[in-house]
Formats: sequence, C-alpha cells, structure tokens
Amino acid sequence: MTEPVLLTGASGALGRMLARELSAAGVRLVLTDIAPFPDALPPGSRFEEAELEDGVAIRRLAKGCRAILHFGGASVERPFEEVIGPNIRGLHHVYEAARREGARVLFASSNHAIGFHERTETLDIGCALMPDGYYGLSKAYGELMGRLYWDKHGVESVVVRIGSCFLQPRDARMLHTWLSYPDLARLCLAALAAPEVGYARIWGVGDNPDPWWVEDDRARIGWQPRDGTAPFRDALAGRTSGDAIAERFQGGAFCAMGHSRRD
Ligand code: 15L
Repeated sequence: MTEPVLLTGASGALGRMLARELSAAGVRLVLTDIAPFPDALPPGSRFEEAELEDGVAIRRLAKGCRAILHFGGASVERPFEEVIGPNIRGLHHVYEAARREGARVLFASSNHAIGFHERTETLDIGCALMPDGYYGLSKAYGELMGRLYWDKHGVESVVVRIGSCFLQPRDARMLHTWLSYPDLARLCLAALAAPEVGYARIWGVGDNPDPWWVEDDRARIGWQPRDGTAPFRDALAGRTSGDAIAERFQGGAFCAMGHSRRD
C-alpha cells in the first residue's frame, strides 16, 4: 500500500470535498484541522485536531506521509495578528515536516497574492506578486517558501494559485476566476501522481472565457480543467459589486477592504 497523504484544513469546504474525492480515488489520508471533521470519516482516513502553530503535532502527523496537501490556515482577509500564526509560522512547520519526510507539498495559494493587478491585464504565472491584503501577503510568502525549500532542500512543491473554488460561480468577477470542485480534485490527484514536479506553479482556474490568467506549469502534472463559466455568462455578467476599487482590480472586494490610497 502506498504511503498516506496529509491534508491540512480538512474541515473546511475544500478540505471536506478533497477528503471525500481523494479517498474515493484510493488515497489514504491523514486529516487535520483546528475544527472537528464534520462528516463521517472517509474510508482509509484518520483525523486529528491540531493547530498549524503546533510544530510538534504537524511533524508527527506528517510522519510517513509521501505528500502534504496544505489547505489549512486563514482563508480570507484577517487582521495581521491573526494571519501570522497559522499562515506564516504554521506554513514553516508544514515545510519543515515535508523536508524531514522527503514529502511533496501542494500549497493552496490564492489569487489574492496577485490581487492588485488590474482586470485589464492578462497574467502568466511568473507575474509580479501584488498581494491585496495580509491574507494575500501570506500566500505570496507561501509561494516563496516553496521556492526556498526546492532550491535549498529539494522539497518539491505544486503551488496552486486558486481563483474562486466554489460549487458554482456567484458573480461577474467569478466568470474569470472560478474553478470547479471536480477540477480541483483532479488537479490534486495529478499533482500526487506526477513523477517529478520540482517547483511548479499552476493557476487554479477553470476553462473560462476571456481568461485573466494564462501560461503556467500545468503540463508538468498533466492537468487541464474540464469545467468553465461559459454556461453562467448570461446569468452573472451583470452581477457586479458597484465598488470602483473592487471592480478595477483582479482581487475584487479584498482590494477594497481598508483601502485608503487617494490617487
Ligand atoms: C480566496 O482566496 C478565498 O479563500 C475564497 O473565499 C474567495 O474569496 C476567493 O479567494 C476569491 O477570490 O474569490
């Protein structure tokens, strides 16, 4: 039997979906989160409550794992002090555990690492990091942590810069940023199965019309999205926020939060 995979953030919306889908695909999982796992445990998995800031617990949970799917931590904009623990210190614990185990990391990054690019821009994955808040800044740090651990320690990473991963797109912005649950699950399986990934960065976005994000390392894991927002276009095109800052930048409402620049 192949070695298990550690999934952090297992009790969140994406974590629960991945636990179900990956287990159904035969992956043995060690699940962890600060909150209890709300569903019945999927076959072949076990769950342990732990804080990402608890390095001893993270190292213990990662023991014997071949990969860490890191979906834990603050997942929306929060005050700086609330981001530091899970997303900065916690991420370091995850990478240290991966180094000790020789495990591959899939890091769930976010479009908020590049949120201050204007919506008129088309970006490739090597574009400038332009975080739109402390959460986005922590994702930019995470992407660079993966770079450091590959260059210095040979720890492989698949960085997935996720747009908006929900059951369905909800507004006009998500016509560009949406990623379906099945496409994310297939991406994770491809990232686990690929023989070599090195340091690979991939846009976590569907096959959407008028893409903002193109060109990345997806060929290295052999993944392509199958779902896209074309069927939702008529229903959502007019659903905008009415906020000038949110509508100008790719990060949307996150850019507008606490925005005080005057020019
Ligand atoms: C994210 O990074 C968040 O985790 C998610 O809740 C959405 O806000 C998403 O970005 C988005 O930009 O739509």
